[in-house]
Amino acid sequence: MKPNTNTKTEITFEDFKAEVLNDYKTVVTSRECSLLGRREVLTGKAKFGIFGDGKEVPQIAWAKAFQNGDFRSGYYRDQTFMMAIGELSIEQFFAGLYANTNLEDEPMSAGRQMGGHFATHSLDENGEWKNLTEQKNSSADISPTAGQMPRLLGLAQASKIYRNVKDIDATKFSKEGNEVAWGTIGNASTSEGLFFETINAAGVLQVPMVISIWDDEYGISVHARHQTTKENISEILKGFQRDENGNGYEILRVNGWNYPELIDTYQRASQVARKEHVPVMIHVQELTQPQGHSTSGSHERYKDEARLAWEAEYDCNAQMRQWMIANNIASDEELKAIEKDIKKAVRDGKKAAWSAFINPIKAERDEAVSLLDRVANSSANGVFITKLKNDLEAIDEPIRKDILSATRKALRFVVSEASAEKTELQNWITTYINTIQPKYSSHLLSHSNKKALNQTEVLPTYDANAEEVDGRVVLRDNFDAIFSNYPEALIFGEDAGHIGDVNQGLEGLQAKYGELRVADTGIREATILGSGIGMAMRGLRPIAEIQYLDYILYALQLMSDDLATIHYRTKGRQKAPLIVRTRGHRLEGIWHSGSQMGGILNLVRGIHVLVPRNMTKAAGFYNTLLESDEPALVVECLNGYRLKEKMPNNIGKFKTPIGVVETIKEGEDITLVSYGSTLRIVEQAAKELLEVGIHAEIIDVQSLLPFDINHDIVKSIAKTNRLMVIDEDVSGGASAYILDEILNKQNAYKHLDSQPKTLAAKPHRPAYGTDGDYFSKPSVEDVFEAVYEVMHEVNPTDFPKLR
Ligand SMILES: Cc1ncc(C[n+]2csc(CCOP(=O)(O)OP(=O)(O)O)c2C)c(N)n1
Ligand SMILES: [Mg+2]
Repeated sequence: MKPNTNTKTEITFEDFKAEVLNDYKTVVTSRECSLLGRREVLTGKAKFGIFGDGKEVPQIAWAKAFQNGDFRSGYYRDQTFMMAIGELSIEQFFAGLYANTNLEDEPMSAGRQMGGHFATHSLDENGEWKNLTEQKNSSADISPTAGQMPRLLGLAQASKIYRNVKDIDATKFSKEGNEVAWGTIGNASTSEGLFFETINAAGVLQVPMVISIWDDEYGISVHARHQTTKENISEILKGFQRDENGNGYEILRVNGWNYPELIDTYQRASQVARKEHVPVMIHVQELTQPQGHSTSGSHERYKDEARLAWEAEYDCNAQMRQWMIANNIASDEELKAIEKDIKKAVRDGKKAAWSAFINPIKAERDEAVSLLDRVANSSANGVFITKLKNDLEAIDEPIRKDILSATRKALRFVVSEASAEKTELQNWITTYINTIQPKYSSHLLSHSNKKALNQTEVLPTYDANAEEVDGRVVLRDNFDAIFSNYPEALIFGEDAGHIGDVNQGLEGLQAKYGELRVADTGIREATILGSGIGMAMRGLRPIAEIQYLDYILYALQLMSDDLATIHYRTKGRQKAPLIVRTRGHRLEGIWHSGSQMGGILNLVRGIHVLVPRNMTKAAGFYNTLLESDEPALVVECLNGYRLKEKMPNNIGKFKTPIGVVETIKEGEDITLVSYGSTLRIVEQAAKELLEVGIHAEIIDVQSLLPFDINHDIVKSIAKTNRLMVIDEDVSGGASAYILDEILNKQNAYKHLDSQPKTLAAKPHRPAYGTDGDYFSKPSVEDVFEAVYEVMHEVNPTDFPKLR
């Protein structure tokens, strides 16, 4: 017999077989998790389930092309991918379903997000960057469909910056910009504006982004004919294909059940994006939903029998199985044995996850039961407390709400008694809440050494003969210092590049720092914001410029859903220290008045909201923020760029503290609280009030979120005993927020001798023109009269009624 000289090929085929078998194990494991996951919801162990069944095989092909340093920005169907890259175990899958609050058990979000929302850890337990080039990365998912798209753009753009901008320390973030950002989106969600905006922007920017569209013809119950023109997203996007007429996309189509073709397609996509920095779109067609959309309903309601039969036949796992048998990779019997083993492994993993979830809670419950027992024995109301105890003890699968509800109710039965057991119960409840509450509420803001509140003030200093310049010059020179001090800092927005922004705060800086660091963008606020999020998640320090505050509403959804929640929703394992720069306040006209602060404040908890009254203060905020690692919105005063300010001699170094108010005029009669451009109105009114003998104290809030962390405003009110909040927003907006902070958090009501007042704008949007402004927002006369009225009530003799 001739010796086999062709061992290489044989080994390669064996390797190939092993790899395919391994892939098959992953898809079957994923499917079993989906099937069992659905049952866990239907039997009440979990609240809601949305799974990746029917999308398994393409994700295997994707995972093979995904390299260390790459990033994912996707949606809830991607569990198979996460398993294939080794970032989701069976136990972790179920821990997510149960909302296990322990980050070690549930690394995606520590139970804060529904299952199906995936993330990896970019930060260590101290909030410091890990080396992202040595791991596979997934940015944390959000639920609003297509909300993952703008962030995806930024994740891809970061590679372009790292490849082309020198001097950035990229050690932890990039190897010559070779990382690809991979996105996924459902076919129906491509109907969203965010999808189209992102697709266009990535085509313009030519960034290494690969977007996979998982096409199962449905979006919950709604068929493609109601979603997509021609029912075919890649068909209608054909014009984006790159060709001899210009740059664009590589658009690829593949059927989601065709394992070998999927592998080829993803390898090709990876190459094109990674090497050439050309965006790629992969339309993955003919996918299915074996269990329907989610646990909320069954798809038999809206799919006919023919469709259901087709889905059964073209189920990607079933097709892969047939292909393996047809190609002699495994026999039916071998596969059955594998499937049986996997069923058991998934069942075991589920049980282990359930124990890890429920046992600590049961231990907490047992502790509460034994305490309630002791309290009952020592109380005249023992019989009622015993009932609470018995009910708690009888719950098979208790949750923490059951435990606290029983113990807190029990405390009411002993409120008039004095016993060691009562004290013990009081202390136990307090300690329990203090221990458990952070599981649900921690990490809204940074926990690292760089957190914004750790930054201390550095005052601007001046030469004796300091020059008076337009405010925008202070800003411009400060941005110059920033770009020179921080190679990783960059700014981009509409008109931010070539002309140096509409108010010349970036004048000449593009010529100095290049088109990538001081960049013009299209008119696309949502993706300007998303670009910033993605780049900040990869270690850059982006400043996203939204031209006017009025147009931030286009970006506000993402500020609220994505940026504000990143740190919270990963329990501190991802961050995006993005600075959003905009200008607003006190202009004229329905869409040029920049007043909607209340709406913003209520939507972006998790982002600092800073409202500097002049450009020196604004520059100081930027300097503080670049030393910190938290996201912020800075609203510059649109009518302040041409006002004169003294030029500091420590440009780039002075820092405006965050959360600290400033008293800009002292007085004894009333405390006037305001911010931004309205302060100039208030200052003028205060001067005129002085002429009639009313001494107003004026406080500039400066930082709306966080608000007056030192509680300085209440100190002023303790002196004046009167308060008025003046705001150009509608009533119930920022002024209501400010009043709540002062009255409820600072307990200022104790010091008040007059009704606390707010003076805000009319409920309609501000009308155009100077008179439009005068009759829409508080004027100097309005402030004068409102304050005078308060003083008239106090002292009608000295301040007789004005009108
Ligand atoms: C902005 C937004 N609107 C509506 C929903 C509710 N919703 C969740 S999934 C979904 C359908 C998505 O369909 P598709 O994009 O095709 O993804 P599939 O579930 O089919 O994989 C809808 C309407 C949502 N999460 N976000
Ligand atoms: Mg769909």
